[in-house]
Amino acid sequence: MFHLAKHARADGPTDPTGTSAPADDLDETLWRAAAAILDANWTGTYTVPSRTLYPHQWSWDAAFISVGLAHTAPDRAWRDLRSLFEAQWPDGRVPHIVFDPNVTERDYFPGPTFWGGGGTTPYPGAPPTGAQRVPVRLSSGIVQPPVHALGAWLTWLRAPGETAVAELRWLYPRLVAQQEYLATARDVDGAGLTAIVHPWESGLDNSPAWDQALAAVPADLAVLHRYARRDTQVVSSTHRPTDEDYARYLTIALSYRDQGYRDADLAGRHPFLVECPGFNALRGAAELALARIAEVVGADPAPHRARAAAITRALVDRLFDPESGLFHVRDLRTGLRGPARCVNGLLPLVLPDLPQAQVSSLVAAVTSPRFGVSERMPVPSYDRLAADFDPYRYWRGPVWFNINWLLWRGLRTHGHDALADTLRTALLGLVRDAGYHEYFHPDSGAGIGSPAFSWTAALALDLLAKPDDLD
Ligand code: 9WN
Repeated sequence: MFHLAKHARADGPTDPTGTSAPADDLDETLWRAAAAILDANWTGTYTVPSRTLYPHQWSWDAAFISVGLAHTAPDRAWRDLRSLFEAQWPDGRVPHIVFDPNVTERDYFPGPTFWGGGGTTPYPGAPPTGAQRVPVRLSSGIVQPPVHALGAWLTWLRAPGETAVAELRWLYPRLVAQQEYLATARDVDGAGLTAIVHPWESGLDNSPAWDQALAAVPADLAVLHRYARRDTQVVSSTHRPTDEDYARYLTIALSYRDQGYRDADLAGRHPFLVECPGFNALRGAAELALARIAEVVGADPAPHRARAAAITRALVDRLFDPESGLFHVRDLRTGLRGPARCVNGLLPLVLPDLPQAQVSSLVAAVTSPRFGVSERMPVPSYDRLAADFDPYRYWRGPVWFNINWLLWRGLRTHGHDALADTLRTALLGLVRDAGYHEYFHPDSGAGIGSPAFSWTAALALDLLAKPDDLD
């Protein structure tokens, strides 16, 4: 067991000259570099994913970041989660971006004006934030995968104590409300799975998983021209979504926004409704984390376990394809499962009660030529054998650290420790050679995107610490 107490600091930046000392010299260097990135990206109340590309707070980033901060600065981990949940909407949704009022609209698009439709409220019906300022932060109106209960649980495990219990008490009802929103308002087909209303809700924004459903959305370039796309001004356009896809993203977001972010009758009116295996697997994992949190705060864990089991069953019934041996997305507008083999189709491995047949099938996929993990390379975001596998373009080939960290946990959960170790070696090798980048070339391992990306640094800290708990 790694000795967490040596690393945990009460608050403030990590002391680069401190005595925290991971196992060997090389790891020490990596550890300090990761902690320094989290320090540099800390705003005082939360951590930005990247100073240059993502200058606000992002939802699932905050959860992954908390797992790393739990090792170096647990008070900041709790502050980060609190900061995000302070922007939770009354219906329980946790917005995918919470905006920093001091960052200009020019620094990130789509910003608060886009999501607010030019209005000044963080959610429909909120009190105005004009002259009589109400201390609420503006946000987007869509969500991201609910990894926060897991982040909170792991933060407690890595740095337990009275403060941690108090934070869990504050978070628990909010995490429950988040799950409740996803389980009710977003269960569009009534089959027990959450539907996402935008590819960005998956966190795997530009994945080929969405291509089939997106093809039905008009690529109206006039929509694109009404706004100034910023991503392609700061990152090569060969890495980012095409203009056609970006126009579709805006069209879908505008449809949801212009109907007041309402979820009633989505089936009849919204252009994009998809069940994602990754999103739903993480929702199941969140219920299991909530069961553990419930035990700490004196609530009943049983309903959380029952919900997790129901999610696993629905995933297997609705999204597993015995022919490909993977989980696939389902387009609720057509009822069809998408054909693309994407890394979100491996994520149900995080569920401990996944039946053995599916576990074996996913483990076979992890080691197959399509996703082939080795000591040199983790799992790519898309099937290497697909004709449109693209080593540079966002979520269409490159390696992402957060997904691989989840797979590392999933492999250990199912007793595949040797394979999990191989994956860990590959992940640490990547950051040792290339630095804490946003994502990595799936052949050369070269770093791409932001060079100082928070979740890469945070989850590397967790891999370095190699905690032996998997609860
Ligand atoms: C849109 C912040 C986010 C991540 C997502 C990743 C990317 C945003 C973007 O960056 O998405 O939300 O502008 O491309 O795809 O997973 O949360 O790091």
